[in-house]
Amino acid sequence: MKKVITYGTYDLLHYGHTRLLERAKALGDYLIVGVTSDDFDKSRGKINVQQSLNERVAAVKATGIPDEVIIEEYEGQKIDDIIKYGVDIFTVGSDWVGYFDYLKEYCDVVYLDRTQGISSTQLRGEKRSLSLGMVGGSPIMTKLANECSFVNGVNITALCTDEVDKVPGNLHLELVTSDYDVLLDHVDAVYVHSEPKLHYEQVKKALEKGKHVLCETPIALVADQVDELFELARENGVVLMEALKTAYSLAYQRLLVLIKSGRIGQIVSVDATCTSLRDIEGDESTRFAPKWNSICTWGPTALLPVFQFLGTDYQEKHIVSRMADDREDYDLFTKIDFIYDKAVASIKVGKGVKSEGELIISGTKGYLYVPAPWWKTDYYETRFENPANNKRYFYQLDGEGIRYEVVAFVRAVENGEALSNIQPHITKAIAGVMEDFYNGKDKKTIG
Ligand code: C2G
Repeated sequence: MKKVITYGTYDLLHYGHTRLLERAKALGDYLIVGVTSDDFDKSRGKINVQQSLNERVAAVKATGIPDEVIIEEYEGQKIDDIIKYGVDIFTVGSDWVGYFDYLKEYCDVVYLDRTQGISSTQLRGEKRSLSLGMVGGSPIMTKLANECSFVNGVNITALCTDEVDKVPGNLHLELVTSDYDVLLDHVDAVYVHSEPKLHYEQVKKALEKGKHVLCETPIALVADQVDELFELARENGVVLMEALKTAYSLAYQRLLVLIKSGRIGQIVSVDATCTSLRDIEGDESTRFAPKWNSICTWGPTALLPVFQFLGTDYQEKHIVSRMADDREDYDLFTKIDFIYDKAVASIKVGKGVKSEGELIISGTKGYLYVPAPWWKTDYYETRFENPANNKRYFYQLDGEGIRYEVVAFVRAVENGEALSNIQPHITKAIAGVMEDFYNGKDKKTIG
């Protein structure tokens, strides 16, 4: 039996793909198709694939042409597959001529003529790009603009800031304004990164005008306002998403499912620390504008693993804040302890105090340790009584998660459904902690 193998992304499966699969099949008796898990288009430097891996696999299977469909997950896998499956012929379209000649050492390599006049890129290009306006004046804007350049289907076109004269020229914007209404009229969606106490009103206004919103966490400082905003988004048929980049980092997503799978047993304690110093130019923390105190800058990030692992139904909490000497409402450092039915949690956040920014999740079988800075990590470990069972996990981290957050937002807008990694009840619980902090509930201040 002659075995043939071919690989591809198969995004928005079209006639060019099926013609190639048919001809590949005709080269032998048994066709294996490798669908690549990568959603990065190397030639265009963009995260570019519109469909998820599952959708692409399903579409390839639905053609009825392949005898077997596999997933291509790593570089060099083609060689492994050819040996493993005893492949006789590797084939791919003529756009790859010469590129796979190195496989001739293992099997025959055949380049088939590419079908003219159709491509995934062309199909994707038929969709209109989302015009995104940024709100707020902090240096995150340059970072966001840079990250958006990796994402297909979104263009940053406008900025609303009080400091119009400080906007870097290299942003290439169509509009820079200090008038929020003018900005809203110009764009399809906004990324809100103003000072936290303005978020609620700005988000509300954007949603009322039918604009999609990606808002830097916390999206409100009062829990009920979160419900109101999500409801408003639903009524107006637009997307509201909380921007919290850690939730989109690959390592964090993987540790979330690892822990939910019971690898370290039942969770008994979550300890998360996030700190940075105050007013440092070039601080890699994205939120160092002076109006962002410790609880707003770092609280949501530190609360994320607490609420995602233990839920939002805690019995008690205690907030202790060391206030700044020079500014009211500015906590230099805040520690919050939570008591749950069968677990406890503790977060420490500081902007103006430095500590070890680690995340430790303790369970009945072992613990998970994420070294500093855990909120943008590419690495973590599970540790057990017997060190021989310890395991290290490494992941790719591109753009601290921001890029993938923007991808999730653009896809949510395109698909008309929320695809956020942060569920609305978690967003609400985060806002609830902010509310209690500002109302002094369950709270002591020192200093
Ligand atoms: N193809 C074709 N005619 C087109 C478009 C694509 O014959 N008009 C072929 C490609 O040459 C490829 C297959 O269909 O053999 C899948 O195309 P893509 O989904 O664009 O995949 P590609 O990124 O080319 O993947 O490492 C090799 C890659 O996995 C090939």
